[in-house]
Amino acid sequence: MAHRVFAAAAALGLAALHAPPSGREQRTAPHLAGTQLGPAPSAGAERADADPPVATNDNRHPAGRLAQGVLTVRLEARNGTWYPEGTKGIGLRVAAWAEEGKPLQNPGPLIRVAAGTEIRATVRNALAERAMIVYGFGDRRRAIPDTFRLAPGEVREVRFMAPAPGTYYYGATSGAQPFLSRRRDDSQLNGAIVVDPPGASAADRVFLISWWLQGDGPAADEIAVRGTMVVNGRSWPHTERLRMSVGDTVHWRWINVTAAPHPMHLHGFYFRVDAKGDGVRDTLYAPSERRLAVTERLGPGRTMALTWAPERPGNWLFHCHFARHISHYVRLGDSAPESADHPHRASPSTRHGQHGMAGLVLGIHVDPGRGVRHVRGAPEPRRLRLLVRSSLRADGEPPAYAYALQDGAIEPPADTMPLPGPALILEKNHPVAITVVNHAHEPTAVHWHGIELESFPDGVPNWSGERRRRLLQWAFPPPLLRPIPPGDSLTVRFTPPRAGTFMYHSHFNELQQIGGGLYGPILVLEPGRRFDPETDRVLLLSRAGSERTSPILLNGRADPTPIDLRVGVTYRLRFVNIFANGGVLVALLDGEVPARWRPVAKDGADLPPAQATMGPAKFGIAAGEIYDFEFTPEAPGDLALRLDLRGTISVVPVRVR
Ligand SMILES: [Cu+2]
Repeated sequence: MAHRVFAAAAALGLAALHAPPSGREQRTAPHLAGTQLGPAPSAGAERADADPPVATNDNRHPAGRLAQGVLTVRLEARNGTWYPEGTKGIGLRVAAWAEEGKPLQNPGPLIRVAAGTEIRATVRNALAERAMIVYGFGDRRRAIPDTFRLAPGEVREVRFMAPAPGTYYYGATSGAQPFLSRRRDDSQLNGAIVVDPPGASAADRVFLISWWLQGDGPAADEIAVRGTMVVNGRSWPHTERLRMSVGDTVHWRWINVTAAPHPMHLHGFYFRVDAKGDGVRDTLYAPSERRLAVTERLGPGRTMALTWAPERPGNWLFHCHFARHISHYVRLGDSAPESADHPHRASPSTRHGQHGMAGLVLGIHVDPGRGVRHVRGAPEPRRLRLLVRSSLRADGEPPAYAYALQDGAIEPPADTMPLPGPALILEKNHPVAITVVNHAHEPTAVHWHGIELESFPDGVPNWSGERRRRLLQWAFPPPLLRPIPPGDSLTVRFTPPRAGTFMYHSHFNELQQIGGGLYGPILVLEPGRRFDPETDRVLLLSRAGSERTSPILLNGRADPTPIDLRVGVTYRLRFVNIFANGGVLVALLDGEVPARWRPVAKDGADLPPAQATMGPAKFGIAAGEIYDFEFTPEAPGDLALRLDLRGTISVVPVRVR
């Protein structure tokens, strides 16, 4: 029912939803209380169109005026109506930043200077009814000495020297919540501060992740999340479409001002992690410390800088790998979650499981560039047949799903529902043609996570493919990948160019299909190398369902069998995390202390030698991440593999004989 309120508001283009300022708080707060897990709130459905709109800020144009080594910028915070799903979508009444006399922006005006520049800012609280605590205007930013309180109407001038080169941010709160726990009307009071090395060009892009949440549960608990999550003020599919060409070099800065981490995943290509920061300090990695990744966890309040180069044309994505953060739970205008093509959704928990993404997703169009040719005339592809299955369960339970691999002409028995999906053992530089046969009750699509491939087989329905500009395009549009309907199949072809550990998983209705079992590991081996299941161990972490209470599964089991190892043998442990939501701390313990092992790869890419050094056997792994380690047990005894999911501990015995 609440959805209809949303829909009506959206249809009218009215700004409908907000947690209003204190003057009206008494009246609307009771409606908002307790909506933590409920449907979209119907509270506060009143016109807010008296407030000026908040413009989207793509962080390309620095604010203020630079003269003689001094940047002068005049900022104020005012109320406005923000449209995270485009101006035809729902408006949220929020406080936002503006340069004085200019339109409101989300994120706030970009402060961008060269190192050594003095910043003189005036900050005005024009919220009228509320005091603000302002952060970030000083060389220690979020630290206490650089925060100050502004009474309604108050103005303060601050002066500070730009800190070391890097990515930082400013912001404000107007309620009792700590900065990172803001969730409603003050949640968009954010802006980027970028300090360039002297003489450097500013040819990069700056992206800020923020959110607006309903409910009052702990904001870091992703299960409680409903609302909107945005990149530079917009939620998918209303986020900016990035355009680039094959061969371009792309520099990105990312800022996360939410209380949750976001493991950010790039399709099709690796990026290099150049810097990580916490808003106060930014650490620029030396060349030997940089790593390649396809997924990098951006923690609460953290920043990162990435570099990558698109090598193949087509449509690609950069998105959070928490299924919840790209689901309908972070769509405000979710007015029609049920549709004719999903007749089997039965339970409340799955009713809204439509495939359309929302939230933390950026779309990237790569145009063909200066003639990167792909090798043709490669060997005959190896053919695989991957069956997608589902079984509907008792009322109230989401369906179970599975991938089954067909070997030869005969399909595996219908009750073969392996969890996880079978390991696909591929050979580097050898083409593979995988026919995905959809025997499930609903459409699906498969993403080959970490594999460097063409856009079309990458697996994002209605997105993957190459929208080339060409003659008669209006009549013969180039194909985009479509979801595979039930009873249909699709053959995807790729040639893995790199040996390592990867995974495959659904990219359709992810919360339900990944939560239900549609995932499996991919091992790409060097040519001529044979897979040895004795020394090559996949440790795939997942969960049964995506809910908070579901246990950690190791290779599909909540009660994993002990791991048996032999003294003196070198094992390759391939950790894959395909939690639909969440992350886990992993430790291989010898008594109370971690054993020693050697990290060798991240996300399928070998680590540079300087990073592949012996160290304590413990690490954190977020959804969508993959880590390989080499481990050689030196003495017989009993070790333990400890998996810690936010305090819920599983211990798997490791027996060395
Ligand atoms: Cu996320």
